[in-house]
Amino acid sequence: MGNIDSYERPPERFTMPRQPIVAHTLTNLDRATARFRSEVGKIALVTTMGALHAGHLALVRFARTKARRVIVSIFVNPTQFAPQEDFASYPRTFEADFAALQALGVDLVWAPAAEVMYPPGFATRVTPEGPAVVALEDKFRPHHFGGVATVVAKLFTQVRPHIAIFGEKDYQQLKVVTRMAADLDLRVNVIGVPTVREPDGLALSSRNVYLSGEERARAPTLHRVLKECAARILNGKPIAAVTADGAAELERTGFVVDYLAARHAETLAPVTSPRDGPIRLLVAAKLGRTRLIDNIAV
Ligand code: PAJ
Repeated sequence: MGNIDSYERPPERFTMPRQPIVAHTLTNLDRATARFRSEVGKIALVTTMGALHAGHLALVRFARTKARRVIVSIFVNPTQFAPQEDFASYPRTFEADFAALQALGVDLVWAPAAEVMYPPGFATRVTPEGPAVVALEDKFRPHHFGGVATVVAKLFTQVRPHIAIFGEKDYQQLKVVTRMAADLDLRVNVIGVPTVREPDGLALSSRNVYLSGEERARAPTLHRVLKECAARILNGKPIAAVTADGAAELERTGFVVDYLAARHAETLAPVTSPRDGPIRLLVAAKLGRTRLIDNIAV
């Protein structure tokens, strides 16, 4: 009998990970999370807009090491895009995303429709301040962090995770969400994970697919210039001169620079010298029609 049993049910290491539950409605989400909450151990949430790449998957892997249950949300959030931005053309690849999440043993995929997230009559918005109003992304995308904070506050409330994993790739977003979760008593521990990069240094992004072959070849300059700027600041060069030189080099490479700035790594306030505290260098620049962002610690 034992033989027949082991023949029919292969050893654990040969079995595929179980299918994640997919919830599209709050009722189904609640059903699954109620069960997870009744268990011992933490629930982690990784929020995404889909089009998953190795950067997103690094967050999921990290979540797996910190929590018993891992929930990934996939929602392309209309309220964080301005009218002229790429909401309509943003890549949507649910089948491939689902397969990747299944392979990593994710427990639940939360994929609400726009009408579930924003039903008719929806009229409330979270307006973050502090790190959301420091003249970086907020200067060029004025309504962006309002949209991000609103949807992330809703996702935290819907899922009620113990921890939430965000990428340092979107460094200002990480600071805004961390502040928002604390200020609104959402009882979520927000944890940042380092940026995953291509071998040539380009930060992985769902928007990299927009780059032409020729733009893709120039794109790694963004990270190289950040590293050069960090090294020069550490060598005692004046910060204003370093960031001005870095921006000029990017413009020579064909970028249109929105900002290249040295900021306090926690508050994102401007800094003039390493004595002002830990420094983060942040950059946003357009290459053709594609807007890229990146940042590194000094
Ligand atoms: P999205 O751009 O899909 O990113 C989802 C998460 O993946 C974010 O925490 C982001 O910082 C992280 N991420 C993206 N590229 C990364 C990389 N190369 N390395 C490490 N982490 C990376 O950010 C959003 O979606 C949205 O604003 C969202 C928070 C989901 C709210 O709508």
